[in-house]
Amino acid sequence: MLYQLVSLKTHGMKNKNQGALSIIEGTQDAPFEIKRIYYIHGVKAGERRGHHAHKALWQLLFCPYGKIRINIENGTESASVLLETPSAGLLLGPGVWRTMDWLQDDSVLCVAASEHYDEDDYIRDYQQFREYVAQAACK
Ligand code: T46
Repeated sequence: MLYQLVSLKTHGMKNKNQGALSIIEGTQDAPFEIKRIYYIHGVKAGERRGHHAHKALWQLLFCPYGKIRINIENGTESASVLLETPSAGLLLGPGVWRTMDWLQDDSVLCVAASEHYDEDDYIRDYQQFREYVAQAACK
């Protein structure tokens, strides 16, 4: 699986000026127990972050404010997914190289993760990533 889109439960208020409330519950909307939440903020439009894959980590990405394009590939398939509504989640598993493009100033990227932070879980070199997924495909 390259990715999965998750529609987050959202409660709109009768008074539209009071906005809406979206929910992510571990083991339900995110198909794992959430051990960590982090968010990326203060990024200007035109910036790109990421350039890595994970060996074991599962993550649910969502954008509560702004517009961010997530570019992903797993060695055989690639896609770009636009996160521009707070009610959309993007589920990414292991073995997926990602970059994130900020399309609007100060867009916020929030991530619910299945594990605590572990730098050893990262593959940050693209050539190593290609070798890693090629080896995994042979198993
Ligand atoms: C991902 C994308 C969507 C920590 O110390 N703890 C943490 O939990 C995280 C996530 C990062 N860091 C440190 C590691 C680096 O020194 O924060 C610094 C910035 O991390 P990084 O350059 O990996 O940030 P991004 O935006 O490229 O990637 C992040 C996540 O690291 C990554 O898992 O999938 O967001």
